[in-house]
Amino acid sequence: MALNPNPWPPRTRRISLGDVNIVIPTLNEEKAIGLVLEELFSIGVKPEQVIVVDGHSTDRTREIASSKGVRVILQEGKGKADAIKTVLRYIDKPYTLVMDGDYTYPAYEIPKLVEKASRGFDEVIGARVNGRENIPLLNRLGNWIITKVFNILFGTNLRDVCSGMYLVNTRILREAPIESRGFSVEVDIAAKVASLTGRITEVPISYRKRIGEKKLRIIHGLYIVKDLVRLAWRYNPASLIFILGAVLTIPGIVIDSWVLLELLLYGIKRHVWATLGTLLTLTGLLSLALSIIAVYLKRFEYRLNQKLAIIHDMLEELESRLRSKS
Ligand SMILES: Nc1nc2c(ncn2[C@@H]2O[C@H](COP(=O)(O)OP(=O)(O)OP(=O)(O)O)[C@@H](O)[C@H]2O)c(=O)[nH]1
Ligand SMILES: [Mg+2]
Repeated sequence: MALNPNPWPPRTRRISLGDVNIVIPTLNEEKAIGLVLEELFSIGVKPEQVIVVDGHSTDRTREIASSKGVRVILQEGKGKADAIKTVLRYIDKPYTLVMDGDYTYPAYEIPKLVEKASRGFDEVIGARVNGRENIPLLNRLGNWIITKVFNILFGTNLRDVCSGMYLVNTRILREAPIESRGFSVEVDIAAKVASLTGRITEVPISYRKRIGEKKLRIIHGLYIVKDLVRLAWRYNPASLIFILGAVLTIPGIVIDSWVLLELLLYGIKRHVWATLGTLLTLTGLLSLALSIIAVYLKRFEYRLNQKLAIIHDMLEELESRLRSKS
């Protein structure tokens, strides 16, 4: 059973680099931020498109970024997720590209993401395929586990949901609040897109060795897994109810079969076990039935969102026609 079916093909829409805000969260990245910005300018990004959202760095990060002519804002709250929440108010382009400020994600990969988004996707993740050796081994393992769990819970087929470079439709980004904290922001946004429209994909990109000191710790990986389950409950409960159903039904059937076999072969009656087995089986089957209803509701939500997106695009077109006439 497909837990996250999207019956609608993506709608194409021409997007150029000029339609994109580049958002760079930074925390003490003085060694890298200058290089990151210079590289962005070299591919044709204009300084006014770039927003550096800083987490109160104690080094020269903000000073260096300001000297390059980009917008620099101080984040509210703490952590990377709060930084993205803060920057939402400043975004003025229809698409938002988020990338780290540590020079790991090459700017020359951005056009690939923009081109893919033109084919109607609401999120395009830059999957770190080349240069994987530059991701620390423990992070690689953590990313792999998180991506697998994400794929099971949200019915996607992603390779690198934790990538720090992704392009998102700004409207969808604003649609539901980001509730996760810190480094869970990537899975939070991906969960939102996967469940609201299902139009999420990846393009392979290269990844370089980090300049400067890393901020991600092992404990953050555990927080991300916890957030994943919470997000699945919020956005795609069908998957969790389905897993619960399967987990309860299997031991239920095993216990019932054993009780029945003992009764038929030896005439032994095991009332307590029989009740327990029946309870587990019935609860499990009920959960499975509920998950099927939840899948249909999800499909209905997709259709509704698709229709809303069409109305939104029509209104935008009408507005721009009216503006050009007046
Ligand atoms: N605004 C803001 N940015 C942060 C914060 N923590 C980290 N960042 C930035 O977010 C980006 C990602 O952080 P990294 O330390 O590179 O973490 P990562 O990319 O997940 O992991 P590695 O690069 O492999 O260590 C970097 O540009 C950091 O400077 C924060 O609390 N606030
Ligand atoms: Mg990084």
